[in-house]
Amino acid sequence: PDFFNRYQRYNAIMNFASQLARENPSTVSFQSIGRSYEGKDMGILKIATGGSKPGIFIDGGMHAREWISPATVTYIMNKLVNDPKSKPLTDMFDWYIVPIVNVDGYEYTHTNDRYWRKTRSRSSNGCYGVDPNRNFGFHWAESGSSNKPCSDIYHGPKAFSEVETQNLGRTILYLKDKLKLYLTFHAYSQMWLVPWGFAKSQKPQDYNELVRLATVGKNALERTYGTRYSVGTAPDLLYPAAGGSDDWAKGAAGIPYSYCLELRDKGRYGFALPANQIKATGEETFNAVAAVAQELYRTL
Ligand code: 0X9
Ligand code: ZN
Repeated sequence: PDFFNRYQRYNAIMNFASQLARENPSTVSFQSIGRSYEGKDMGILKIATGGSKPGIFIDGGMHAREWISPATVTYIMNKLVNDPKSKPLTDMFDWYIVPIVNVDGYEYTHTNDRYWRKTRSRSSNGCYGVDPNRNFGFHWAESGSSNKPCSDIYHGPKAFSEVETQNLGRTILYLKDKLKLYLTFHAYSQMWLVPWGFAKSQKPQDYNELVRLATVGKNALERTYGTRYSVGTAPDLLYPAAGGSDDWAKGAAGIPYSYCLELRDKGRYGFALPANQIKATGEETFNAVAAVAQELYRTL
């Protein structure tokens, strides 16, 4: 009940998801997609009510310090499983949800350094961590990433050098033929980011359609509590950055709709968003995801 009144640790989130599965054994399962660098299981919740359906893949916690991301993803999985109003959504799609990708980094922000961003793998020069959102194998190591192991945007020694991005990438490739939508949750800035993120003035051929569906989500989100979002590419709204999971999901895995959401806020609290905003952020973001899923189903 007060689970969403505070930011939860890795173990609590995994236990929450595994309880959702235990309470709904015929439709919900919770499994590991592999272990992290430090050996923690990376959990995936699957909601599938039967029959062959198109799929939606959601992940959170790619960047360790962006705590509102795992909290929001966990909020969405709870709504999908426990709110009877979600039935149309689980009738239309199978849902695959990884609440924390960077499990080692996430725990490290609770125990050692609140503003840690990267994974926790050790580099040869003694620095720790690769930016997982610079480590995916599509235009890897191009703009907006660093070859310096101590940098916060270090792209790693090669694409998919990190076991966490390997585990996520392998899982998405295994599901790719059924996946229609990929959503990755970050913070902060209140932006609905559309591919491509890797370079300025490069747009996918279906860019207008990507923006159209994103705008359906943005409108549903804004309608909830008036939180303002902008829609556009990362290079246009923030900065170019290659090696992101969103670009890879579309460009390499071929998932037609791929978005990166930068959740609340716009910098007043930044990564230290107060926990009393988890529920409102979860609710508005769930409404956005629900509206996008519904509209996507209509156009399939
Ligand atoms: O820089 C990032 O990885 C994301 N912003 S964050 O503040 N959460 O670190 C934006 C990623 C947008 N997508 C791509 N550049 N592919
Ligand atoms: Zn991020």
